[in-house]
Amino acid sequence: MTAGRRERGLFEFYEDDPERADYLIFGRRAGLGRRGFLKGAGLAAVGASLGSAIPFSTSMPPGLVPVALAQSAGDDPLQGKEGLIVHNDRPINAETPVHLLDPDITPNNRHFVRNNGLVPEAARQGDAQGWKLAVDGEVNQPLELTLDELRSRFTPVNLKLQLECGGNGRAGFNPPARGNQWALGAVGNSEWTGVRLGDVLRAAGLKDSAVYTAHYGSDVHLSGDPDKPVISRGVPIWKAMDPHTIIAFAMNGEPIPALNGFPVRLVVPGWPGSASQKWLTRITIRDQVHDGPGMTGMSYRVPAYPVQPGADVPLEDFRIIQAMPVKSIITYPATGTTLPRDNRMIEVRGHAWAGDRRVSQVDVSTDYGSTWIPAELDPPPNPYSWQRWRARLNFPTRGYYEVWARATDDQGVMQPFEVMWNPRGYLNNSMHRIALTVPT
Ligand SMILES: Nc1nc2c(c(=O)[nH]1)N[C@H]1C(S)=C(S)[C@@H](COP(=O)(O)O)O[C@H]1N2
Ligand SMILES: [Mo]
Repeated sequence: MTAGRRERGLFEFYEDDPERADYLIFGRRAGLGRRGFLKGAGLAAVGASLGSAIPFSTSMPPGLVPVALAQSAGDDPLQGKEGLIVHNDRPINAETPVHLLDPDITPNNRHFVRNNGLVPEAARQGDAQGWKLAVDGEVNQPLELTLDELRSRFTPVNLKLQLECGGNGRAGFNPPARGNQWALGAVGNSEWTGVRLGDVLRAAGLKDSAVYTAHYGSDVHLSGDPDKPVISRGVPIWKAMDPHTIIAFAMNGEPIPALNGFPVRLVVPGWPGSASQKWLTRITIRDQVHDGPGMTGMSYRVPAYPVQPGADVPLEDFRIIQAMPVKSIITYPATGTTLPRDNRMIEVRGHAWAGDRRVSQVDVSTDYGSTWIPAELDPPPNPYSWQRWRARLNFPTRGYYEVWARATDDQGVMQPFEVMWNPRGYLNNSMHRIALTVPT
């Protein structure tokens, strides 16, 4: 969107001044009631950009961003992603509706996108030519690897790994927390191909002073300042050395989509997605906990003790989030489904995952948690993959039902009904509930 003074996103633009946004985008005079004025050339222009006429244009509320338009702003910012819910267009943030997460493997065009800055131009062009990875800092032998070297010098691995944004579920907090209002779909489970980060660090030779990693990528800060890292997070060396922490160059057997980090990214499964640096170009080993953008203040940090909703918590009482908590989603049927008249027995199913742990049990309830029915739970195909669960449920009489799901990890920790509030709205693993109607 180039309609503002500086380049801005459609969403930011509409939030600040919907009338002016309408005017600049649709070429209508500001201050003249919105869609009522959207006729003639203006309506034709919007219709043209949407690809069809808008029969109920007079009913469109002021400031409404037509979804189709939001999804086609600029030159297809969603780059082939399908069916995602767009939370922002600059930077691009989009989540997967939970029923589209039903397959065991999340396809590339359905994997959520969480960007803090702008996708690097080379990634947009699908150009990996000049790509290099530097490994430096507290190592004996700093490395600079081309993509070919990365592929040929280290043993390739193929792993199904779940990746969840630390703020997934933020929409459920009250008082609301600033940031993308993710519902449940800022999570995915794809099959990643790459090499173990631990193998690369061993090749560089970690010094005894090595404590933490620092990740850098080539995305561009929203300010346009080329020297400002967009986000730079890291993990303790023990997590970096875990054989499931990988430097990935393929996603579901294809090059990683531009929006998800082409050509190379980290996948640090089980930890907040922010640790999985996209468009990875440098890993610096530090002799202290990393303090790059995204490591300090309230970013990816939560109070060390339970706080009252809305409380002001002193910054020194925040702790860095490590593993994500146990969680499950119901991916079938979609919430709001009315069951067929002739069948009151249906399979309800979904996935469950538990940060660094395994899920040991999933239970479902159709009576608001009064009683629980154990679901069938598959083992993960490999550690850090989400696990499939399913349950056959019977709905005896007509009416409105809710299905609740709750997972328990191998340490006995169970999803709560309501999660503890925290200032930035992280770690919401409260039980997923769906609505079902049984007809007469
Ligand atoms: N370089 C870079 N890496 C990044 C980000 C980013 O903005 N820039 N966002 C992080 C966050 S907050 C998340 S949740 C994941 C999301 O990965 P995805 O967009 O592939 O789903 O990428 C992480 N890696
Ligand atoms: Mo995130």
